[in-house]
Amino acid sequence: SKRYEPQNIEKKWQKIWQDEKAFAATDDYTKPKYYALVEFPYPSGQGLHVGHPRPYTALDIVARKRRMQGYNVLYPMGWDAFGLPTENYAIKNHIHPKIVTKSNVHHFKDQLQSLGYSFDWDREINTTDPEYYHWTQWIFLKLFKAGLAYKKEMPINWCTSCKVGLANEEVVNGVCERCGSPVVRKVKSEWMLKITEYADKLIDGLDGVDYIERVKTSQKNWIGRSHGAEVDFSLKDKPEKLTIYTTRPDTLFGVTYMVLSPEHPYIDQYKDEIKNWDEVCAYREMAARKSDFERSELAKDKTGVMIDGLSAVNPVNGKEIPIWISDYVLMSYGTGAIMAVPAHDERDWEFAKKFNMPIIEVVAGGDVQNEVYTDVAEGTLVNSGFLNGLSVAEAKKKILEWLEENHVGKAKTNYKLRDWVFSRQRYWGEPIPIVHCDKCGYVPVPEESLPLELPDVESYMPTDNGESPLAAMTDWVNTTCPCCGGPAKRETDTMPQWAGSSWYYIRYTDPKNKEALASKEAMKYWLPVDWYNGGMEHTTLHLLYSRFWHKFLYDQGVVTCPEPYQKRTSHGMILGENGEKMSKSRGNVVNPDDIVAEFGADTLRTYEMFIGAFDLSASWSQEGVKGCRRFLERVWKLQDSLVDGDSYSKELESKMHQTIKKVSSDYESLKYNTAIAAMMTLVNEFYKAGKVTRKEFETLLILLNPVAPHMTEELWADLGYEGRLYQTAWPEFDEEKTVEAVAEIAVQINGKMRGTIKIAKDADKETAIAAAKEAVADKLTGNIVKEIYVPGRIVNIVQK
Ligand code: ANZ
Ligand code: ZN
Repeated sequence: SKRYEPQNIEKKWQKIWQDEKAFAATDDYTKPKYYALVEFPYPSGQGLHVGHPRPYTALDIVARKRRMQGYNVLYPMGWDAFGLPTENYAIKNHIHPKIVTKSNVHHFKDQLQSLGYSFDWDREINTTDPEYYHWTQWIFLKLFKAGLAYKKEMPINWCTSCKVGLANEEVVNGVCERCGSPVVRKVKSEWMLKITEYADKLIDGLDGVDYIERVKTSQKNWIGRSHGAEVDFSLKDKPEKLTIYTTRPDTLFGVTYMVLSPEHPYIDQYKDEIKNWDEVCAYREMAARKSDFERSELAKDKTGVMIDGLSAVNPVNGKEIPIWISDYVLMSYGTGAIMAVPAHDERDWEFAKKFNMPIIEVVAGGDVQNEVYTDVAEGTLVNSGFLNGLSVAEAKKKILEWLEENHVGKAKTNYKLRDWVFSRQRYWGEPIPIVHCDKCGYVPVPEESLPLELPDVESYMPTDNGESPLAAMTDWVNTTCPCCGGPAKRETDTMPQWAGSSWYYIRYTDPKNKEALASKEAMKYWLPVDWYNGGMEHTTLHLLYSRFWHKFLYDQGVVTCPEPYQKRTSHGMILGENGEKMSKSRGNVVNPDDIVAEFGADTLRTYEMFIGAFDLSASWSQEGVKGCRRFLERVWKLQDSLVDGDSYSKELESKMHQTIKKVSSDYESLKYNTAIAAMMTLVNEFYKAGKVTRKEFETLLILLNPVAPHMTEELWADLGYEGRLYQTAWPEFDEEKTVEAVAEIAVQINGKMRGTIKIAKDADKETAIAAAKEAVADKLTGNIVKEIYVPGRIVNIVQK
């Protein structure tokens, strides 16, 4: 046979598929549909890295298999192309970001196409295309009109190097998620989106979708819904109350001190009465220099200052309690003040130990003077007056009733989730379609005049005072008010990169629509996405943001299903050979182009699927790549062992059915590596048998096609078929035939193992005993008194 030369066949098939529009999703809405989605890339200047093909190949396998199963499949691709790196590159090299984006996209697309993905390229989208961001702006206006976009003066996370405000989610361990520079606080007036209004829907909606568990958990933790109570303590000799938030109102009798956040307004308000004002001020300044992240770290040493001159009174027993300030209490959560119960709260316990505060046990079962006791599900209330003897759950209920009756508190649900800071003071983003008029306030740009295009500017440099480069374009900024016709100014902030990706899966359903973000019919047919795979790092940002937008669009009657993605999975990272993250500085970066050039795209695809369990990170191995190439070579050379036969051979029949079964189900459950291993085993069996029937070979080619589409398509054509492999039906298996027909069973004499025989699983007793007797003939020396046969398992002959 001819040699396996992927460099020749891969380009050829890519061209054929393109010409035949092999993978175009059709708009025939009568067919069963399947929408498979991977996160579209940011077209960076570095090009594709070997991390990209892992999820792309995985869902390409699913998409190809679904087509062979008769589905109308949508597997689209596009570009999430707004964003800082492009803008920073443009600034440095004095090239317009539009041009940078264009060439990056071009390069990325070439690379993706060289891997043979079955993307429907006719539906390619680009978030920086005005035809696309027309609808991003349209959704923003909808949010604005619904009262979910508002402007707010607030301290924002300011990246000192990118010179841009960041959302909380973009600050990781106190530094900018993108560039690693320190983040400081700066007060700015920002556009905000009220994602908090959707907190409950975002949690509750998780019950109806099939997301891997760790994605659900981390979204829930991020939203951080907690059920508790607000309780009013009175301030001694003062008219005001001090309201705190607690999830454990049942522990009210165990409160031994109160803590205010250093930013709590009462501190300034009672300035004149605080005797140790200097000490309090010094502490406040120190706290201001720390990020919320540093402040809430559990392990950190507790610090604080007692406020001399203010104290609180516990509403349940009238006891006077000292008030402290400490940075472990954040102003941004609850009421910015807490009641401290050191016996049953870890941070309070550490604080109490350090500052010698009393510890009062109110739930029995621990040894609270020596160790905090938080695991109280089984405990009973003690030292708690009218709550004594109750379980924690009962006590919570009773104290809530008591608080409400006495008008000193009420049930309250809190969330960790904060509203989404939506402004960026940068150039390369969607302009926010709002005009500010002194008379009319913030006025939306009329929908008919969208898209509001990003104007060309001279300099993309952000200004040091934190304003967007657009602010310098007075011609553009000065406009007339759509409402009163008077002079007005355009908003100069742009949207964050998360905007375009919050609804892109909708656009793919009808990417060229000029009248709407997509037609109702297209959305109704294609949505929700059936399977969406993406990085774990996008769980609390992109995934949550897009669910929020979708739920909003659902409430507006724009989309007809409540969730955008029916199923969500996540892949692990690909690390360097040394087990470390791939990076230029470590010199361990593998370029997918090099692998394709040397071994072929099919080898790269096979290797990335074989590299290890899909959801775990895996280290690159060049030896592993070679091993996968050898496997494909062995498949290729099976042509030489081909024999006629439009059925499976007797010996391999059950193996064939088993392999179809295993590969089919492994492809559905992220077990690509074991699917490939099963095909490797099958190929070994063919070599052992010294032959492969035509039918067996065909089945192997179909099963392997989603992983190695080019070589299998070539081999298929070599078999002399007119039709393409990608148009062939997925093979069926027969459950009964997956069971091995022949069994090896033990032959015993008087209960002792004396030999084995191979017979049909369902052989009758007569046949089995005869075969057994023959196998152990030389050991049958006595009088046979009994013959026992357990089909498929054992023959026992008893002799005297
Ligand atoms: C008394 C108490 C007793 C508490 C106990 C816990 C255990 P989650 O579940 O995260 O909502 N807390 C309230 N506001 C805070 C703030 N601004 N900064 C830091 N801590 C704050 O946690 C709620 C609990 O965290 C509250 O319940 C409060 O401590 C603390 F055995 O009140 B608890
Ligand atoms: Zn006006």
